[in-house]
Amino acid sequence: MSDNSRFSVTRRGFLGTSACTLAGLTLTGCESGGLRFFSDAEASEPGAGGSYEKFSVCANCVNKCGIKAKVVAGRLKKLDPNPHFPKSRSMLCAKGQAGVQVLYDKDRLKHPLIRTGPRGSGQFRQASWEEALDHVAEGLAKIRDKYGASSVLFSSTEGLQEHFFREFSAAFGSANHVRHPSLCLASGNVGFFSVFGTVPAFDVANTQYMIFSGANRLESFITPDTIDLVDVLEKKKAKLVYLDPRYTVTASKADTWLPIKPGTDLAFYLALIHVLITEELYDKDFVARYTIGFDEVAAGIAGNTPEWAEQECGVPARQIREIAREFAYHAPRSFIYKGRRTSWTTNDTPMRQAMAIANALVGNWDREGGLVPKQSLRKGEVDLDVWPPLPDQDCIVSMEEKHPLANAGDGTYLDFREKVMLDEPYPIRGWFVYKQNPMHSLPDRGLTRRMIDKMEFVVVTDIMPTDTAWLADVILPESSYLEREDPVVGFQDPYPFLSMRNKVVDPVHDTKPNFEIMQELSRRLGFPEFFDYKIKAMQRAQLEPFGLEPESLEATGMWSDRKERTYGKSLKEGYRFRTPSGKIELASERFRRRGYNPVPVYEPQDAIPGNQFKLLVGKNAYFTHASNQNNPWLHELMPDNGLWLNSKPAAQRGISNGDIVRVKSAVGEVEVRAIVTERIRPDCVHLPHGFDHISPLMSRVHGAGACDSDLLISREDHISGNAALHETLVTVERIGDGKEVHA
Ligand SMILES: Nc1nc2c(c(=O)[nH]1)N[C@H]1C(S)=C(S)[C@@H](COP(=O)(O)OP(=O)(O)OC[C@H]3O[C@@H](n4cnc5c(=O)[nH]c(N)nc54)[C@H](O)[C@@H]3O)O[C@H]1N2
Ligand SMILES: Nc1nc2c(c(=O)[nH]1)N[C@H]1C(S)=C(S)[C@@H](COP(=O)(O)OP(=O)(O)OC[C@H]3O[C@@H](n4cnc5c(=O)[nH]c(N)nc54)[C@H](O)[C@@H]3O)O[C@H]1N2
Ligand code: SF4
Ligand SMILES: [Mo]
Repeated sequence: MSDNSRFSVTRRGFLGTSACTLAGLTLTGCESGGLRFFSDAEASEPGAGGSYEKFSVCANCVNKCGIKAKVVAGRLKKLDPNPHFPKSRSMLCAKGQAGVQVLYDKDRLKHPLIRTGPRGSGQFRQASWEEALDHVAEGLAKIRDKYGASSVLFSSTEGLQEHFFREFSAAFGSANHVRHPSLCLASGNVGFFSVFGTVPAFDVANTQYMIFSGANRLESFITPDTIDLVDVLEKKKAKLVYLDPRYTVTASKADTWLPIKPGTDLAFYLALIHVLITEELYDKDFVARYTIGFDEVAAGIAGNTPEWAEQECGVPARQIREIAREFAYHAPRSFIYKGRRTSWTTNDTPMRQAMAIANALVGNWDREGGLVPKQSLRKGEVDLDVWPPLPDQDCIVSMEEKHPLANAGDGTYLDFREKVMLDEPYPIRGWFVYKQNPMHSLPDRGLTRRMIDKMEFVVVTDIMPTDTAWLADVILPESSYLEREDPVVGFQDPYPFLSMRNKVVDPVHDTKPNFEIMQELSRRLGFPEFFDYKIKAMQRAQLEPFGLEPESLEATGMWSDRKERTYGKSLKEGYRFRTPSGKIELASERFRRRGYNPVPVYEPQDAIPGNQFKLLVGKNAYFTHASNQNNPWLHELMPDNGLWLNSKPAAQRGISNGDIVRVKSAVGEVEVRAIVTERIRPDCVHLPHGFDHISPLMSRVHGAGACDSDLLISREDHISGNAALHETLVTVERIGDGKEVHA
């Protein structure tokens, strides 16, 4: 993690800073080899009605897997995996394959829309780009003139055109830009960073023993981890211990599934560390040579015996001991996996820190089958001699005061929303949203709705008429990933390589890439110099250090100067870790300096009252967040969601499978079909994310199922400010069977 505040950029760095590089399961066969044209006569440029195959990069989730698009007579027929792509190889998940419908779905945004009736009335009129862009520029300028540039809030989620948006908000002069990490991975990053000074990858392909906490890799895909996990488990090359109150698909493939009490994983990891230390199973040489803080950790965990942990987390002490011993036995080919979405509890950062400490203790750092520091290829940059102005105000959330160890450039979403609602320290009256759907991705949808109501002007750039777009003043339709060219992208896992997102077909409708939208708006708002170049020129500048041209990547859709992961660079004499001490910090100096406990301390969890349940959220293999439930192909796989409820409490309440239940939390209530199952603890319920869209323009999922964000309360992790999405208690009561209720 880096402190990459937008306001500390260097001259060359400003327009080159790419948003954080981030790091399915349908395996499809795919011919190897380079591009194969159907016939020379048919081959032509995209959109000219030609037939050809073209490599590109998927954008249906964060992973950016390699794709090969098959176009026949100008129309995209099929998406296949790009087998040369180190990150995703011959895998393209269901969402990736359904990308064809991103182009041809009748529901997609086809042209700019301007709202004509009251917010939420759904009255929009079609506008030309000229008119829509004039309208957006005028709306933003009006807020800037009336309240100041910082009274426009900018928010966005990662993507290969996101950094243009970040640069736009900086050039506009707003101090307020918030991104998705504080809904997703912020606590995991801060926890691991505190120990290693970096956030590592995990060498799944070469490991023998893995412990995963609620990292549902066989449904929530992260490549290459998901692919490697399937491989090592199928070939019985490695064992997986999986902790999750739910029996997920990953649980079903694990050697051991532990239905842990929600929110208590830290007790499990502290006890595991206790066993490693008291039974002297840790790597003494490694600890002596590379780490500091061992004695403090040993003192800290003195009371955290497996017997103590059993009382807290429900995992038998005997099993905790066995797991700790096996974990140490297989080291360095073993690891505790960080997880990806770590927005769970208010004490999530210490939990991830404990995972990192346990890893360090067994000496699996930078070793085959263990944790590996990520490496990257340093791309070139477009060299523009421009600087963003200093913002006219301080950011509404003082990250330095609230969350000094979180990434200041990302902000913390729930704090931003709270400040907007309070008009503190000054009013926010405009909101520009890029590639994000806060009406679903923030907890407490009612509150997000009220936040939108405070705005005089809202602009949304998306590819679908989402619930957030539905409430906007202007909707700008971006050309999808298959219809535009993006900057060169560098990957880190499993080893550094470069790729490009190529235009597969010409835009099907009247849409524009975000880069052009930013160019047009910056011209209208008086700062055209920030976008005074072409994407092609940017790609050339990025590839220049490697002696490559954009065309050099055509044959395989990727380029690298290596072929496999390498290990051990950070273990060489004289290497300094990016921690205050330069060593791996089992006790964190960064935490100590900021007044936090330098070693993780458990916070006991309140018992779940007998008449209530802990609401757990999470993803589904078919969908990315709330973004593609409406995709016609994916919609067929799962048209709505239901509430997972254990059969015991269901019987106590007279609830049968398929009955409609009312679920209530402190902030909202929903009615939804019950899925009565043994696959969840009796004290928890689970509602898959991303359903019940309020926008009627999402014709297939408008009103389908229920929205978890209607129920979630707003809490955040103390240290990182990450949203704590598993802190909500709900009651569940039967309303009637499906027929009674829908009669
Ligand atoms: N209740 C609940 N909340 C959650 C989560 C959960 O599991 N449950 N998960 C959390 C996590 S891990 C994350 S990362 C966040 C994600 O939060 P968001 O980023 O808000 O999630 P998405 O719903 O994927 O929204 C992405 C939007 O981008 C649009 N889009 C796709 N491609 C393009 C494009 O090329 N251009 C433009 N302009 N738009 C495009 C999609 O249509 C979609 O509306 O949500 C978090 N919030
Ligand atoms: N198909 C698909 N793949 C995706 C995404 C997607 O939307 N769809 N999104 C991508 C993104 S941005 C992210 S962040 C990742 C998210 O991937 P994951 O990190 O795997 O997160 P979730 O899918 O949200 O699942 C969280 C799991 O944690 C469990 N859980 C809840 N509370 C606890 C607890 O206290 N202890 C333990 N041990 N487990 C608990 C839940 O039951 C759930 O199964 O997936 C990525 N990949
Ligand atoms: S995991 Fe699936 S949706 Fe995500 S980038 Fe890869 S193929 Fe696309
Ligand atoms: Mo995420």
